[in-house]
Amino acid sequence: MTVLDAPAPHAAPRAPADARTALRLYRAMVVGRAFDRTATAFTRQGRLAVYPSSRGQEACQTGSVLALRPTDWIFPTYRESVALLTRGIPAEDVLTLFRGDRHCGYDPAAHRTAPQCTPLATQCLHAAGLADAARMRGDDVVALAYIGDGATSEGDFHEAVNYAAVRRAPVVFFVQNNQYAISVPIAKQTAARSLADKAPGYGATGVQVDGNDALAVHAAVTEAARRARAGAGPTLIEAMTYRLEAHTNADDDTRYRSADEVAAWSAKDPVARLERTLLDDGVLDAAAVAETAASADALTAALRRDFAEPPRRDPMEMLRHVYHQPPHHLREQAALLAGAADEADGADGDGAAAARGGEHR
Ligand SMILES: Cc1ncc(C[n+]2csc(CCOP(=O)(O)OP(=O)(O)O)c2C)c(N)n1
Repeated sequence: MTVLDAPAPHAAPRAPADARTALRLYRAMVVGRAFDRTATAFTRQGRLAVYPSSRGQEACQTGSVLALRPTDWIFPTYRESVALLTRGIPAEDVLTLFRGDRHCGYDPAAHRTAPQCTPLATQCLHAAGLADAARMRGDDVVALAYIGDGATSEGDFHEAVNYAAVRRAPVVFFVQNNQYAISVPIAKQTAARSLADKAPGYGATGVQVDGNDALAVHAAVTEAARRARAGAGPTLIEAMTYRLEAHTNADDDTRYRSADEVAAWSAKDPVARLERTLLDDGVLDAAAVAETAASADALTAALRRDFAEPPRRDPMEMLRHVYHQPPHHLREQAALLAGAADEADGADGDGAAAARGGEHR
């Protein structure tokens, strides 16, 4: 599949593209891009430890979320900030995980959004399990799991697709093929013609879509969700896209890919492309473009203001609520931590008491 760099007939399922959906997609992409830029700036200011940018993948993330119902579940990875934002999770909460604060930053049940997954592919099993449980209970719920191209080499991915296909579980496995797993290019990841080709081997439906075309992604996920609800089982969607930034702010992408390659993909920018399409179609005008840019600026200005220093946490928290009876090595770690805390604030005994186990419920 070729990713187009200009509006042209779509190879993938053609958009339903009612104007309202198209405008929602456009707005979510512009806001997502601005959010991403701000989060990247936070890493340079030392306000965020790490951030995996979504720049270039906005069509995949907004197109998929907006094709689902709010009652459907999503299972994101660390790269899905724009998807989370599109789901309605407050911008500040989306970044909680990346500044190393506790928990995932939002209530998964309230947003029907699992915590962002860092171990590769485990979220596929969670999605398959939830979807199958929903099917057995007769709940009208579809689960969508995001996964990267590299993570399709993990056993959990294959187990999840196989299980979901056997059980006819209502799951969409949404692969963002952004061409690299950190420095490993897709050609070293698989010898298959495409990742979508893996689906038929499991009895699942495989679809490849231009992942830089938000309307095509929206159409593909709408159709996959419809099939899932109708009892036709899982769909594996391979969205062809490109990560325009490095893997995270800790990665130097110039060591494994050329500036020419990045420039070629920049010319296929999904945000600019949807804007051009909608301007050409008369769905969007200059005033609406300016108004959307202003609301994106307002969101990032509020984020810069509200994203204060992380709250100070009691380091003991990381050892609490893990085991009813903490094993010896955790008790030893707790004692070390307590000793360090006592030394740091000159206290006598508080930390040591915690280490003896009273705090380890
Ligand atoms: C089980 C597991 N193995 C290794 C890693 C280390 N790791 C983190 S990200 C990454 C590459 C993932 O690439 P891909 O699945 O293509 O997703 P992308 O980051 O490109 O979105 C690796 C190997 C991990 N997080 N989990």
